[in-house]
Parts: sequence; structure tokens; C-alpha cells
Amino acid sequence: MKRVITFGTFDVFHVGHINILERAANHGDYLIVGISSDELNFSKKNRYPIYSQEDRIKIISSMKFVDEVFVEESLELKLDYIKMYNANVLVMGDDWSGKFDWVKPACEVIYLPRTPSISTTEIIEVVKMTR
Ligand code: C2G
Repeated sequence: MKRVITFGTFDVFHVGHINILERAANHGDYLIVGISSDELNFSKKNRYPIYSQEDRIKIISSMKFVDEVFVEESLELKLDYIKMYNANVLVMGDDWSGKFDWVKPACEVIYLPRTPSISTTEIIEVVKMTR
């Protein structure tokens, strides 16, 4: 059985998120998703996500092609998570291209093209502008 792992914040959930999860699932038999904690997000982006960690976990867990979720507390722990969840493949969007090649001795790494023209940041900007 091939186990796939992927990571993300999945804030203000949109079709780009669904597309990557669906394609990640198609690379194996079992999909594990590491969801960035609110604190990890704050440290990366200097703001908290719009949707709480709890809600983001609930949304991702409810998807039919997601088998298991956990909270990602640190970017540096990627290799530990890969080992902990016995993942054979790491799938990420190509905005992360090359960034996680250092885990390659432990598992295959695949970067998939992002869905064009949609992002959480853009949605937030549009909502701000139209209020
Ligand atoms: N994504 C995509 N197409 C979009 C938007 C996002 O394919 N239009 C993908 C990203 O490439 C990523 C996943 O959806 O693989 C989640 O995106 P984010 O929530 O923006 O994740 P990020 O904040 O980049 O966190 O350890 C890595 C981090 O946790 C990733």
C-alpha cells in the first residue's frame, strides 16, 4: 500500500485545495494531511489564518479522499512526520518546488502544478475591496 503525505494551511478553503488533495490521493492508496497550526502560520506569515485550526481540521477531515489528518507544528519536522506516518510519497504544490527535496532519502517527492488564478490571499483581497 502506497501512503501519500501532503501539508498545507488550507485557510479559506477553495477549489485549488480540493484539486491538490484529489491529485495527491491519486498518487497512492492512503492520504495523510498535515495541517499547519495557527502558531506555525503566525510565524510564517505574521498573521493568524481566517479559519481556526479546529475548523480547518474539520473541513479537511470531512473530504472523501483524505484518510487521516494531523497538526503540523513546524516546517523543520517534515522528515519526522514522514517517518511517523510511514509515508512513501510527499506531494506539494509547485510553489514549494525544490524546497523539500532534502527529505528524498526517506520518500519520493512530487510537486504538482498549482491551480491557476485562485489563492486564499487573493480571496481575502477581493473581499476587502468589495466591502
Ligand atoms: N494550492 C494549489 N493551488 C492553489 C492554491 C494552493 O495547488 N491555487 C496548494 C499549495 O501548493 C499547497 C496546498 O494547496 O500544496 C496548500 O496550500 P496553502 O494552504 O497555501 O499551504 P501553505 O500555507 O503553503 O502551507 O509545510 C508546508 C506548509 O504547511 C504549506
